[in-house]
Amino acid sequence: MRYLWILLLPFPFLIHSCTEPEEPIMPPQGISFNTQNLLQNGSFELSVINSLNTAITGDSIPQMWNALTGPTYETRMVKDSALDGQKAVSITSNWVDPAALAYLYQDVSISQAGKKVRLVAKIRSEEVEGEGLGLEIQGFANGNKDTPIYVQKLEDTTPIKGSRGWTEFSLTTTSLDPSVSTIRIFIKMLRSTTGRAYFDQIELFVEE
Ligand SMILES: [Ca+2]
Repeated sequence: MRYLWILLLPFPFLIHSCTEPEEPIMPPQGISFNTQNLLQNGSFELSVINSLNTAITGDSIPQMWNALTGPTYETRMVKDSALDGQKAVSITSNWVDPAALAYLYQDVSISQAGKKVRLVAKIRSEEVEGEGLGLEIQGFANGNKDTPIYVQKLEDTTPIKGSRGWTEFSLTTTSLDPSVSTIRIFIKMLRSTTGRAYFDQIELFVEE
């Protein structure tokens, strides 16, 4: 009888994990990051007229960002749903399409060798189902921008799904190889996903 509490112990944890919403990943303990955001136009406030970019729907595109959008997904700038400032970016999908994928990405040169970097993004989701949303960090060495020598994806451990208000998500690398000279960061709607996502206030910090 005195061992009965051992049998009961797991149940409060099971109930907790089933009823509580998924918690965002907290900043790593014991690592100090510089507070300077290495990304440019991380809040999407700077935009230009959309004349040629077919990956982004609408009359404006965010400066400094590149985009790829599959045919059944829609990426656009929005002015009525920003968290920071006036503008944000949304990606929408109404169809389950295994071939579709949509993302924005930006390259950053880093001069600090062998450090960790941390990507932080604010994301709002509406009925996101399927593979969900993701963040990714790639590292390229010695000026090469074709084949990353480092890849880390948030969705490998924590895909973002469901409906929730603006929430901070982050992804932290291990110590990068000293040869890494370019970081490429991605904010993504993955394949076979439906729903709508908003992205704003994207930041990249390097370990001090
Ligand atoms: Ca903004």
